Amino acid sequence: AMFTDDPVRPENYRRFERDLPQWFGDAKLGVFVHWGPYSVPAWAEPIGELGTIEKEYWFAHNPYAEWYYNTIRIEGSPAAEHQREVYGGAPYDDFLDQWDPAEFDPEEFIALVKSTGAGYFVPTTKHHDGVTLWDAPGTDGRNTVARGPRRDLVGAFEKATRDAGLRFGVYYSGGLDWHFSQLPPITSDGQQFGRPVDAAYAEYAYKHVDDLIERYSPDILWGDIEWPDAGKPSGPFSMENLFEKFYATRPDGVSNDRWGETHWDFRTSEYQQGTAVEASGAWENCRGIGFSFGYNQVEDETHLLSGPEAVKSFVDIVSRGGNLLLNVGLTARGTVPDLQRRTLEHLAAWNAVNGDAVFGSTRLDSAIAGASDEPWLRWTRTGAVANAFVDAAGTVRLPASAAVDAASTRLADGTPVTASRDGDAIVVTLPEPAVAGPSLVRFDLAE
Ligand code: FUL
Repeated sequence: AMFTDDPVRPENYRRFERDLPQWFGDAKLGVFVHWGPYSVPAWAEPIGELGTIEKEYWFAHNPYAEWYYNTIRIEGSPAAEHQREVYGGAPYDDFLDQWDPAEFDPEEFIALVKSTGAGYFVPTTKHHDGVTLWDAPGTDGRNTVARGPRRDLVGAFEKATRDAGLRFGVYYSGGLDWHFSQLPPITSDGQQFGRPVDAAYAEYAYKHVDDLIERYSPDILWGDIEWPDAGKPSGPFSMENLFEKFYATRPDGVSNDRWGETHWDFRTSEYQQGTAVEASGAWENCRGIGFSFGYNQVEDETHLLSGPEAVKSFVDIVSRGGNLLLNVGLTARGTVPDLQRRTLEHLAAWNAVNGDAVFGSTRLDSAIAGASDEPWLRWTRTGAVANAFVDAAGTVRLPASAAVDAASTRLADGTPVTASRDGDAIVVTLPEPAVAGPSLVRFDLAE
């Protein structure tokens, strides 16, 4: 959940003791998509990254464009003003009908996803606005098959993802559904979120996730903001039952930690929030390329990660043992906005050169060599090789124990580089990198 603290598993929850499937830890990179009626107005205030903004200020100025339906209901918010001015205060659901993804080409899009080196892809199947991207049971026509796109978008994503040989995950907002229960807008974090807690909602959400498992057989269940209280901890509409079915369908499937205080295979952090989970175990950090998950047309390049910044963020996460789930906010037309495409293409180009030292790597024991920020230096390990990623030019000193063999210094493509040991460091002169971003230098590790 967004602002809740670390979930704790109560005693009465059923445990699914299992090892993390290898593929997830090896994948390192996933691509997320947030796409919905909110992609039509595509409007939010780009105030900054989650975890850096005062929570009191956050909701009325929410930088998450996918929260538009909530933000416009907060009286006096700039989004409410925008909605009045541009759309005459029209109802939110008009955006569902106006959503026309005429330029959406799932194969072309997933080819871009794959080019980044990502091993998995996760689209939103229902965000907090409650609109489902497939004809989910009980939605009474409020879905993308009956209205707007008139298409099973989850199915289109799933087919293209499988055809490309990538793993497929589903994001589902179990905790919040602003349509099913008409609750007041969320204005602060202190009110414990107005979440629907009734039995009818638990059954409704249960049937959705059950249907997602049955139809699309996902590799990842990516829940958000909890599971309906009436479906906890056990009983007919519990996550326990769904996990049972999920792992029977996908023995090597994985689940995130946002389904309530129950089972998870990996923990999550979001932008700069919840980073305490990164200390141990399997974890994934998610973020948009800018400050929003849903496409926000207000953002310009000052708000987005540049290609080299995205590379550094990715390498930093991998060096600390995590995965990055990097989000694309598609336009209502179904295209990737230019600035986001630029970042993804840069990440793809950098990974094409350096990815062997990232994908499938493990953390390097910091007793062998540790990270630093001056110069910016991160390490990974692949077998008996230590990989240093250095964002600097010219001659640099890389602190490294004697286990790191200076005589074996080479570039990504194996070209030897002259380097020498100087006490606790290796001194190396870096050539211009082929693709902007950190340079990769590799060393053999002594037994
Ligand atoms: C959060 C949501 O509230 C955001 O809108 C987004 O979906 C993010 C991945 O999770 O908790």
